[in-house]
Amino acid sequence: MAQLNDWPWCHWAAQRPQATALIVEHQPISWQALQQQVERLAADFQHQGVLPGSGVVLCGKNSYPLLLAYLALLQCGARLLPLNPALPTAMLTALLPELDIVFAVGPDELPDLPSHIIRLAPPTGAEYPLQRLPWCEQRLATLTLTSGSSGLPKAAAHSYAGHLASAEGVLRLMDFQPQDRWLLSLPLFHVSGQGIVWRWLAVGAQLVVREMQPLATALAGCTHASLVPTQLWRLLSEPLIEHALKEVLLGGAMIPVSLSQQAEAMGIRCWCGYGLTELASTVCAKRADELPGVGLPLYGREIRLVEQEIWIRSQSLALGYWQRGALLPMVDEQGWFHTRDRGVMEQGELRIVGRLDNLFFSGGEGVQPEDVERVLAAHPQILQVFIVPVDDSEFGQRPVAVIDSEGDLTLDALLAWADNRLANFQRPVALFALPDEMKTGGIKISRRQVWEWLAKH
Ligand code: 4YB
Repeated sequence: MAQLNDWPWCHWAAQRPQATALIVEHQPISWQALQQQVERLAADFQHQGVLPGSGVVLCGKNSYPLLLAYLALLQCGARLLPLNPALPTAMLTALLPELDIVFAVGPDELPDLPSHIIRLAPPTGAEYPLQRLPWCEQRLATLTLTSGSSGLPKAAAHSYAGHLASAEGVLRLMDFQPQDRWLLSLPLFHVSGQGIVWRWLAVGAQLVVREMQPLATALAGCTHASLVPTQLWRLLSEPLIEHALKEVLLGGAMIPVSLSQQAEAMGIRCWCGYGLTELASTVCAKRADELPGVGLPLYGREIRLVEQEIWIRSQSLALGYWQRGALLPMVDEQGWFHTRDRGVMEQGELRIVGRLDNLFFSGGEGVQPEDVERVLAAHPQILQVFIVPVDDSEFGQRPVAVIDSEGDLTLDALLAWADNRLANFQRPVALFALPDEMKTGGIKISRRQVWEWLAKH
């Protein structure tokens, strides 16, 4: 990994001006051209009033203009909040005033935002002089929203140093060289997408920004991708004829062994990762094998299990949660971040059991939904499954399954298939199909949303 003493795009433009930095659809863009475009846009934002420390929302789906705006706002020294355009207005109205947001920008139509937020205009073509801000690793760079299970999301504030520490840990494990191409396969408003960007910037490799549907087409010529398990399932369910894919980083949710093994059998090296927003993406990872865990902590990270709760200490940890002009601490006195994830060390590696907050009781027995989901996810027709508690006068709560599946699947058929793999109290008492409207938006379906939808039925 290079030692950076300048904005990464300026560093690579000085080192290798003509080398390809990006591929947009099929068009290569050099580091020199990228630097020029970023700086021109940064000067335009400055002209519209963006100052170092200004809170700016960047809203939109992945695209080259979105990426350019991400880099340009960083170069302005803005406190940048990449935002999922699908978030509900009510949430934005409650959240954005807490986060001291002054400006909003996005290549597409912006959602309804509180009226005091100033929309930055698209560049007019006029050129303005750039006020050069020195690169400083410790500067607060981004706010990334957590996908908390209850209440409003929190905004994890990362410095460049945090993003680069995250990149370094992954790059000491995976082989990612300057001539390699990593597809921007996850949204920039999520740490998994930003993780891709910072690994690209750290190595001076190539980033591929493309229309993502279908994924098999988007992957043309790409050597690397980060995927959540459902993306890889869908990819493998269709013929993937010629591909250049060498390595895939998986994460975000439980990774079935059968999934990574299927991909490995096609010659794709799979890395099973465990990451969190607060940690700027990956914390633990390993090359996929026959075990269901996520390996050991990457370089620069430490983990501890305290009553099965995973605690993490890391260079990549956010500086705090941003709220009303302050950074709220997220660690205990010894610097440990308590994740609320339940884990165990098994056969020399960390295995993620589930979220502590998801545990519920049915007839006095503890049901960890993820345990049941792991069993059911192995059913050949199931792409994704959620186990959600529903109130029950006799048992307190009972498990209900909500599934995304290929073809019809009845509860009886599923239970017969899972016969001796589930305890009685783990067996779902009803089965629902996951509604299509939940399959869009973020990278993960929120369990809470599934629960709310179910409560209405
Ligand atoms: C897991 C889990 C796992 C997370 N098993 N539960 O660059 C990467 O590391 C990457 C690559 C591909 C796809 C995703 C990623 C990520 O960054 C994922 C980071 C993430 O999901 N952050 S999050 O804040 O949205 O959610 C964190 C939670 O997700 C954790 O607290 C866990 O509960 C869960 N999770 N990896 C089981 N391998």
